[in-house]
Amino acid sequence: MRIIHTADIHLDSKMGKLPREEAKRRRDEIVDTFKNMIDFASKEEVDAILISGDLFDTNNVSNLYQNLVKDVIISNPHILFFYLKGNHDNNSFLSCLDEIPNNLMLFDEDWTSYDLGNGIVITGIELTPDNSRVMSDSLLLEADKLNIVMLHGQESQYKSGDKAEVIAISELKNKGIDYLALGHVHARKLEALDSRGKLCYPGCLEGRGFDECGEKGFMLLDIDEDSLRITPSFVPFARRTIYELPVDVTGAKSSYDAERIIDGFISDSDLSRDSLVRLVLVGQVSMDSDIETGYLTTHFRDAFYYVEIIDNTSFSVDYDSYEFDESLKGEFVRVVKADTDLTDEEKALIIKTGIDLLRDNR
Ligand SMILES: [Mn+2]
Repeated sequence: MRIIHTADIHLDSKMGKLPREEAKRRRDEIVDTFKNMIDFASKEEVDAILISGDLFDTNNVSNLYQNLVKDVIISNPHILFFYLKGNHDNNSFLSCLDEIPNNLMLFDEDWTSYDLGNGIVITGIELTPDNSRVMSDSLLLEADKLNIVMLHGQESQYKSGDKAEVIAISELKNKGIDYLALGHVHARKLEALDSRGKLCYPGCLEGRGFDECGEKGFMLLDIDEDSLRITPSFVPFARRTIYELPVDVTGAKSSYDAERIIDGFISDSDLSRDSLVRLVLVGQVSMDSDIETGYLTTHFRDAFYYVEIIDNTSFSVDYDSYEFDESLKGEFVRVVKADTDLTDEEKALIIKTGIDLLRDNR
């Protein structure tokens, strides 16, 4: 038996960082990737898809996306969809359904178990401030089954506060869980839960911003029905990948120098042109360099689907060249250099700012 574990798809999320048209296209792409995942499931004879919360993102999900999700579930009756709502989901999707399709399995604020009949049991609960602290006490699993447990929330070692989203992992150890199918954390994580089970956040299906960089996709669980052993593997599946990469432009004296360094960086990298890329310029440049990220962003805008360039360089000050400089500039540099309360970085920034001002007032 094969099962897909996904979470945090966040359909119809705003993606406010992107320009309007690109944000809309990204939203369409994400729902498309979700549908492609179901096509994959159908072709690869996957029996069930676990959605561990945050399928949708907002309270007002567009009819288009709700209908696409509904239609794709209804037109794949051979796949069971286990949908456990997360903190970003509400009932808007479910209330748009005339009736709950036979292959859509839901959860509520008490533990619900679905016995798939071949020794495999899927159990889940939607967390609230009331049940999150006590839910582990009422979790009763049969030790001779293969137990998959679905939850949506932030893992934590121990119980803390009364926030619904916190899952005390220590309370879920030695309960007979074979695979804890989590959602909420957008970075992928697969590790041991206890001597028997594993816990996994699959991460989001597509990155939506520069805080969701790197390979994204879903988990594919291969289950051997004779031994009831489960083997999870990650399937990269995102339409586009988001990267934030440092580019060292040390020594660049001009935007043209920086441009050539970035050119070399891009041609040496194997980044797909479909990617969303943020290049962070780092290293030390001289005070009079004229590196301008606006120009560079325009220059490289066709290199990738989306590009932004951020200047994080620091300035190097050639103190020797000012040592005998009798101008106001030279005096200013020597005074700042001698100030023992400032760090080297602060000195460089003050000198850069001051010299720019003196130059403007020439
Ligand atoms: Mn969440």
